[in-house]
Formats: sequence, structure tokens, C-alpha cells
Amino acid sequence: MYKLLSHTDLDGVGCGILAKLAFGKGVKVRYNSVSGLNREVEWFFENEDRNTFLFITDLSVNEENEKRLDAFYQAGGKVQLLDHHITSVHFNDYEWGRVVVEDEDGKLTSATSLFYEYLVTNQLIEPSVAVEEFVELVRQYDTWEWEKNDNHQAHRLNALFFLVSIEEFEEKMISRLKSSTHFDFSEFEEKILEMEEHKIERYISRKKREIVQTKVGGLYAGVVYAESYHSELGNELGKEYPHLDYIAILNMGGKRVGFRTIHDHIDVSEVAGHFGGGGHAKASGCSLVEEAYKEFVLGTFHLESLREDANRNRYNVKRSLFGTFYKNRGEEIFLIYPLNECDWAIDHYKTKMDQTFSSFDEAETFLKRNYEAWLVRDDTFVNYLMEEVKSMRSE
Ligand SMILES: [Mn+2]
Repeated sequence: MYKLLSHTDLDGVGCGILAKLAFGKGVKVRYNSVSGLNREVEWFFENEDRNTFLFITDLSVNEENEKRLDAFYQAGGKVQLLDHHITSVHFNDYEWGRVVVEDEDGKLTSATSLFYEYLVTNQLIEPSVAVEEFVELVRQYDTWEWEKNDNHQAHRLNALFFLVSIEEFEEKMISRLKSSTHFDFSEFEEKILEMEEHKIERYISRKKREIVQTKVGGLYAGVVYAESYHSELGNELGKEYPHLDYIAILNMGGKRVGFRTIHDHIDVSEVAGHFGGGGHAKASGCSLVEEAYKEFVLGTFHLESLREDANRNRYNVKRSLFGTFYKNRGEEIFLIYPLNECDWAIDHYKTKMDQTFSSFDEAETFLKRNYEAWLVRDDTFVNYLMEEVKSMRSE
């Protein structure tokens, strides 16, 4: 008998689907949140037959259970932990642990891809093209590589995962993977997924107008409340506001905070670690513990949201050699312009600020971090120029 304890997201459930394909009725699968896993492991030791082979995928256990699992293994018990989170690499010290973040070819891994490799290597599953395609979609979604590769199938697979219950998703995928030569969506699914994509777009554009900016532990964070679509939100908000180091997504009902960043110089698993959480460099999370509540909720509730940059301008555009015009909530006006071949400067009203910058982006980041200014629309820009001309005439 086998037992698989895995995560509740697409990558975690991908492991469950593979386990059921491999072992059929011979495996019991339970999906857990990060915090729920430890209770589940304790339950295993109290109630499960000692001959049951235990798999733990996409998650890792606390120190206490780490010791229990090792004692179980040393006494002849069968256990295998497979994970790809950087915060779990110390499980590689055990014979029963295998944590790989990046494979030999430099490709990011996922729990589903590691578990598939394990099952194939140990001849526990029949390799198939459809299953391989499914595993690769899950991997690309989980590592966010789909975006770089423009692989919308991967994104759609995750959207489908959230549209139905876990049980229904498992059932659909298992029967499809058993019977088809390639992994595909049905026509009906395609239609629903298209509608879902539009719904997500509208949700994200609303959140772009709700985000507030704060500084926590020396880093600039964008804070937003959202119950769903965390990965999409983190990515879209990160791109809309690149001057922010990371995005903190508050799920008040679940009492959790998710952290996302699009920047390579930021490691949000460290940010989450500060509040007792963990995860990846680009995506992490923690419980809404008191300190996190104070920083992200109490500290920001009174703040007004950021304003998006105007995005349909023809004249007031970024990196313009004539200068780019910004405003903030206090109606202060700013102009970013090239000072000479290599430096950029900012005028605050009409006075040049002391700092100079080696690029437009650096100047804009400074402006947005310190003044929460936004690129104004062409008509505001033109009005300003007209007023300038008028005042020059009357002088
Ligand atoms: Mn994963």
C-alpha cells in the first residue's frame, strides 16, 4: 500500500494524479496546506500500517516530524520526500529526501516533474507522451516558465484546475491521460477557459487600482487584498509597478499573506521567512501573524492607493528626450529628463533635484518610491505646456 501526502495546488495535485495512474487503488492520496501537512504526518504514524510506503511531495515537514520520519526510515519504514522548494534543501541530507530546485540542464523543477522522474526511474509507471506533456505543463505553470515561453496551455491548465473541484480535476485528468495519445483540452473547456481569462483580466485591472505602497524592512512593497489569482496578480502588479521590490497579497479570510516578485535581486522566501513562512525566491507566503498584520494591514490601511501610469499617450511618454511629466496626489509636478549623454535629472516643480541618475528607469524608480508619482495623461501634459506658454507671454 502507498500513501501520498501532497500540496493543494496544481503541482501538488499533479503528483496525486501520477500516483493514481501508477498505483491505482493501491494508493491513498491526501492534499494538504503547508500547515496541515504536519498533522497529517502525525496521523500517519498513529494510525497507518507500518508497511505503507509514504510519499511526501511539494511540501516539507517540521523538525519534529523530520526526526520521526528519519527514525521510521532507520527502523525499516519506507518513505520518500520529493520537493523543489529552496527552503527544504536540507532534506537532501537524508537518504529518503530529494530536493532539487534546478536540474542538471538548468531547468527549474516542480514536484510533479520530480515525482514523474522518480516513478519512471523506479519502473512504477508506464512512460507515455500524454503524461509527459501533462507533467511539462504543470512544471511550466509552477515555475512560471510558461510566460517566458508564451505557453498558454500551461496557464489554462491551472485555470481549469481552479474551475472544478480537486476530485473532478483528478478524475478528468486520469481518464484523459489513460486514453489519449496527446494531452488536450476539450472544445467545451476551451470556451470556458476563454471566459475565465477575461474574468481574470477584469479582476486584475481592479486590483491595479487598489494597491498601496509601503516600506517594510528596507524594501518597497505593494500591498493588495485578494482571495484568488495570486500568481497572476503578483506578476501583473509587479510589471505595472516595477519600482516595487515585491507584492504582498493579503487573504484576510485565510489569514495568510502571499509574496511575489518579478525581480531577480529580491528573494521573497526571505521576506516570508522573517514572518515564519517560506517558499521560493519569486513566490512565498506566511500566516498573517501579529507582526505581519501590523506591517501589512494596520500600517497600510489608511493609505491611498497608487495611480497607474497613463498608457495611451503619444506625447508624454517614458524616456522622451524632451522630458517626461509626472504628478502625485499632492498635485506636485515632476519632470524627468536627460541632463547630458549619461545622466538623467528630475525637476520638482521647476527646481532641479540634487540627485542625478544613470538611467531613466533609475530616476523613475526614485520618483515613484519617494513621491508616489504617476505619468500624467497627454491632455494634462498639454494643458501644462499651454499654461507655461501663457505665463511666458505675460512676463
Ligand atoms: Mn510546487
